[in-house]
Amino acid sequence: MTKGRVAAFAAALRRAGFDVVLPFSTAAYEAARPEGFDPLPRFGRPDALGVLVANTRRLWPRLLDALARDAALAAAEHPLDRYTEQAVHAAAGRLDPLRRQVRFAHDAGPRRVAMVAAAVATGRAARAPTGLAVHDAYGPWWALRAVVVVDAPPVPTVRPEAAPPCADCPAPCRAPAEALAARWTAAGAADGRAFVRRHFADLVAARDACPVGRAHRYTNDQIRYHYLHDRRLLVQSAGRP
Ligand code: B12
Ligand code: SF4
Repeated sequence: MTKGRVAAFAAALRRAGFDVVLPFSTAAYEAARPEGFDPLPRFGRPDALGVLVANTRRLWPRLLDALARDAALAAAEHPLDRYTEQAVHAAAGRLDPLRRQVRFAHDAGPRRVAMVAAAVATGRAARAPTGLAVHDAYGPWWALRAVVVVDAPPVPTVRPEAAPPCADCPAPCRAPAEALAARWTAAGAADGRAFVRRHFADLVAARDACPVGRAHRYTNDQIRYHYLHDRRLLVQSAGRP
């Protein structure tokens, strides 16, 4: 049964620290898909089951633990991306014998997925003025790691009783987001990563402006790693020399 297999897949991911696993319809993604991104596969179906794999701050201790145990992982150029690939592929075995395709958020090639659009398609998140996906419980404090498309019909999207985030909000994030967007435009065809390093504090402040999910804010080390991608910090946090 598809439902049982997806539940086993989600349970395996949770054990690895990917604690937000949400179904969506590939047709709903299609409606939100921005230009420049290819459609998701559908296995010849009019609509297929997509599963968004994401994490909150709970991933961090699991990642550090894995790095402490696995020297090859700690030596990888992008340890978090490598850890994600290993965990998602291992968990996807629980979907057997269903056919599936896995897409990672860090894949910049032709198979790249607009992850914010996938998050919106789950019905549990809104696209915020900051451009980020804001979850109804975790706010902006979650990261979107992968999408798995399964050769099965989509399950109905579960909508919580609460109104979607951003709907009735006075948007304290808007002013800092607009100030950053103006800087981004002024910077022209800037190197995105250099922009993030330069405006690190202001980008974090725009995220901090959101009242939703504040209890789920990342730790300062986790924030620094996500914005600055300094693998030395990650390896030191894991207690490696
Ligand atoms: C490219 C990219 C960037 C580029 C954007 C460059 C550009 N030309 O627009 C740069 C390097 C600047 C960037 C920065 C950040 N990103 Co980014 N990024 C992506 C990536 C790989 C693709 C996004 C994309 O092009 N979408 C298509 C366009 C059409 O989408 P969009 O909704 O119109 O706008 C996006 C960007 O244009 C950008 N953007 C929109 N307005 C503004 C304004 C400013 C000031 C900046 C800097 C960026 C920005 O933010 C949107 C989301 O990235 C995704 C992963 C993925 N595969 O989706 C992660 C992703 C969207 N980013 C993410 C994050 C967290 C960030 C940062 C907060 C921290 C970080 N890790 O660097 C910063 C700040 C972003 C912000 N809005 O505050 C997360 C969002 C999680 C969430 N909860 O929504 C994602 C999903 C990665 C992940 N693994 O979780 N990012
Ligand atoms: S501050 Fe309000 S509008 Fe901005 S992301 Fe949070 S809920 Fe959405």
